[in-house]
Amino acid sequence: MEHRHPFVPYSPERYEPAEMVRRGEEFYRFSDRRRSVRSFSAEPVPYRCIELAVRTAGTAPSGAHQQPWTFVAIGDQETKRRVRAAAEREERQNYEGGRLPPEWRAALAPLETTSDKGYLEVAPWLVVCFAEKYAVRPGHGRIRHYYVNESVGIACGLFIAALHAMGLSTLTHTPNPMAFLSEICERPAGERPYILFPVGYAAGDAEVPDLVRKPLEATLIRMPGNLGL
Ligand code: IYR
Repeated sequence: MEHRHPFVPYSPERYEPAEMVRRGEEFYRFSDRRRSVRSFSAEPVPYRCIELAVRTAGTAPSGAHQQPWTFVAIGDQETKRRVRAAAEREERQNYEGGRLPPEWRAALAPLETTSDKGYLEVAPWLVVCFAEKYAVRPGHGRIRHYYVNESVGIACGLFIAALHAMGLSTLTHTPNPMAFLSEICERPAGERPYILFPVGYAAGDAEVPDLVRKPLEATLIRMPGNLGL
C-alpha cells in the first residue's frame, strides 16, 4: 500500500483465567468437530455465506499487509462441470498414468482418494483461492509481495473455520497441476491457484475416514525454564 496508516487504539477483550480456558476449550471442541468432506449435498447454500467466509478469510494477517489473496466463487453448473473435467484430466494422469510417485500414492492410500472428482459438480459452490505473487501497477511494473504462502495459508484456514461455524463443509482440494483454474477463472498472471474449495452441506450419508489427530504431546513441546502460570 502506498499511503501510510494512522495508528488507532486497540484493546482486545480480557477475561479471567478460568473464562479464558473455558472459551479456549469451547473453541477447540468446536474446531475438533470439523472434518474434510468429499461427499456433498446439492442443496443450495446462500451466497451470503460465501461472502461471510471470504470476509473472515480477509481478516488474516499478511506480509506487509499486502493481502495477497483473491477468492473466486463459482456457482454456475456449466463452469463447475468444466472445472471437474479439467481436474479429473489431471488426476487421471496422477492416479492411473503413474504421475504420482509410489511414496506419495502410499501416503494417500488410507484416504482412498481417486481421480473421480464428482463432488466438484455436486457441491453448490466451488471457491478458488488465488495467491497474488505480485501486483501490477500500470506505470510501476510489478510490485513484489512478501510471505505470500504464509499469508494465503492463514487466510484459507480462517475461511475453513468460518464455513465450519456456519455448518458448512469443504475440502482443501489441490488438483495437481491446477493452472487450468487461472484460465477458467480468468485471473491475471500474478495470481496462482492456491486451493480449490468445494463448499456445501455434507451429504446426509457422508462418511469420513476415522482419522486420529496427533496428540498434544507430539504437537506442543514446552521448553524448560520458561515462565508460565
Ligand atoms: N491432488 C490429488 C492427490 C491428493 C494429494 C494429497 I497430499 C491429498 O491429501 C489428497 C489428494 C487429489 O486431489 O486426489
